[in-house]
Amino acid sequence: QGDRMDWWRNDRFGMFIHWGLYAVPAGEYQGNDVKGIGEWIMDKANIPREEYEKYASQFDPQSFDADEWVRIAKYAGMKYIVITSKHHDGFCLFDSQTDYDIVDATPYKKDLLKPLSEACERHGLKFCTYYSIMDWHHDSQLPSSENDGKPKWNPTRMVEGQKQAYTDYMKEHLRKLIVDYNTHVLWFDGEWPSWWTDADGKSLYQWLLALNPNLIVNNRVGAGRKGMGGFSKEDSFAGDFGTPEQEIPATGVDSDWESCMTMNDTWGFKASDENWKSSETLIRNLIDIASKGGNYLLNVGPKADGTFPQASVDRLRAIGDWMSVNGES
Ligand code: FUL
Repeated sequence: QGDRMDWWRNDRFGMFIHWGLYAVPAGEYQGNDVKGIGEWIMDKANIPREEYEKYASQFDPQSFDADEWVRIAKYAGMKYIVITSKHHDGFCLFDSQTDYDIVDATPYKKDLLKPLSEACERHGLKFCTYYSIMDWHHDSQLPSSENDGKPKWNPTRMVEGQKQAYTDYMKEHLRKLIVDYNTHVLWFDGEWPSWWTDADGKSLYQWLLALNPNLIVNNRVGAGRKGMGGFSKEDSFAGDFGTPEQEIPATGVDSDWESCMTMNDTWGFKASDENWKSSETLIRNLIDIASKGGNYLLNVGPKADGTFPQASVDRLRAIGDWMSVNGES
């Protein structure tokens, strides 16, 4: 009798992809380099919604080639891909029910996740999706404060009486990702605003599993961050696996876990971030994590044109070269 976690436990190594409108400014706003990780620029530079939305008209990834991305991941020995279907900025990389997505708001006008999901299937990788609960763009949510009259988005405040409508909005996205995009994992994030509770997470988890009993869901669907580094035993909902971020637990742990890490400092593309780890370090991380019984989710932040940064491609190729000598597949 198989367990629905079997493939995930066996696969060990996946590619995380952070891609969205933030790839357009690539870490720069009004001529200035913005401090912090690239996908947070809307918050870090206090960009108003109407202004941030304009990046959509410049997002035209003509060089995107789903098969090429999957081939690069596969050569590196990666067995699954987790891509941002919607990050904190609220923009959707798939054809959602609203206008703030790749199909309706950009000159590209085509879906990105459908071809990627199909390419994964063709090459034998599992297609999986990241989804942010917090949404800096949705009407239901307000900035936490102002900074010189400009919005500080994180964490959002929920407008009184809007939570149910927003939950329904999320569910429509999630149903699509499960039914139309064949997502194998829902990797939640952005669960920390105070309006999201552990009970909300638990009930969303049950709703998702009823739609697809084989779906795998990470710990961040709940509000307790149980299973983040430290693996505290606090009494909160832990989903199916823990998600230590930018760290490797010192010892193995009993529950399922996956360390997500960047190759430089940012998740979403940031042109000025050249702080790349060596491929030796990345390979050592993979060995360390696998030996402790965890999974390694290694990030790539594609550029706005639809290609991976060359430094990422080089490192993935080096990992693949090492794999072809030392790996099992
Ligand atoms: C964090 C996010 O805030 C970062 O932008 C990134 O997505 C990381 C994997 O998770 O919670």
